[in-house]
Amino acid sequence: MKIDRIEAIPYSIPYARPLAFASGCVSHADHVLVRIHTDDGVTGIADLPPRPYTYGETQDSAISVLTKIFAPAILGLDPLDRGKIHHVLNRTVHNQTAKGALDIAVWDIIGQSAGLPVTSLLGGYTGEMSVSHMLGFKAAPKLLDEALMMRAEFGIKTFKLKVGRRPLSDDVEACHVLRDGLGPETEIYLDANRGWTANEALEVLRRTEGLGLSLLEEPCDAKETMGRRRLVDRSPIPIVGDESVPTAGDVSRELISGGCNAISIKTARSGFTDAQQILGLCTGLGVDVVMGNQIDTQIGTLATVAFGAAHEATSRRAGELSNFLDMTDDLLAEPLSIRDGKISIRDMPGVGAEIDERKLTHYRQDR
Ligand code: MUC
Ligand code: MG
Repeated sequence: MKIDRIEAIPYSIPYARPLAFASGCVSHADHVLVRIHTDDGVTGIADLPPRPYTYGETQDSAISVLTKIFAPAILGLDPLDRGKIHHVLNRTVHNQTAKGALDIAVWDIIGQSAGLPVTSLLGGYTGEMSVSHMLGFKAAPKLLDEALMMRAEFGIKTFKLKVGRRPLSDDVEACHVLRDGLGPETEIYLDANRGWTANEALEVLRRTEGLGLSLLEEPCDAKETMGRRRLVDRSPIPIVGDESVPTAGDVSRELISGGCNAISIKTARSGFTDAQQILGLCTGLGVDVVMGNQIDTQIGTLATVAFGAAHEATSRRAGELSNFLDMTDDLLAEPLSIRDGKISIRDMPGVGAEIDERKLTHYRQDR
């Protein structure tokens, strides 16, 4: 079996509820659908969500690197030879979501060829994942309304609150209002997307003491090494690395230098192969992981569920799997559903992302 052709299709789907956070705002899913075709007729599928403000990848740059650099280098290779494929891709640094999408599409081909779900090939630990919902920037009463609606309608009991605003009192108030309104049993954790300094993060931790917040993600830039180290040492809750740790090498650097002590794993920017390396590293070191969301569509979410449900450590906590609820539409032929706060794996060969071709025709931008 050989990789015969690679498609990189730009598409745009508007959000019904745009998500705003410290490093940007998403009002449209300006993504790329990646399809790898083999000479024996198998097609691997993955969604590529470029995040310009986070990693500097755009829809255009992702398509360019895929078609001009990665595709020529891996055409003709056997999808089973993932080691060779990664060796070639890793000659180029960065471009994380382009590499991640190719890796997921290759795994999809392997699963389909073997007639097995990729989640079983990866580990097959469980059949479902609990869902954590991400709350973007809003006034505190609106945040509570959204969280209560998500709990009532979908049974979601874990919330990640986007913080990193100035004045700090906006976020401090939001934490208090959510805890008061949701009660003690609901998990709440924070993600500042580098919006604060380490000292500001410490102040917020002081002013939210006693609220039972469980994690604080990327409070300030990980490159500010001394501040991050001081914060990790003083924080009563784990400091999670997210955009600072897309590869196993980044994870090692941040954990060893004391820049974080928990890790967000995102299949969109690490694929399944690097995500497994990261997971092995974290498991061996006794570091907690959370399955993160790159503001994914249903196709991307399905990949996260396939990976998260495959391992005990990634399914222990709720994964961030609900951003697609904010979109007006999606490309997945059979929509995902969240019931009792959980999403199930797809019991079919590959990753299981079948595309609605009519919708793709409607939303694609290269017509
Ligand atoms: C997150 O966890 O940070 C926002 C930006 C990004 O790259 O991912 C999202 C969610
Ligand atoms: Mg984050």
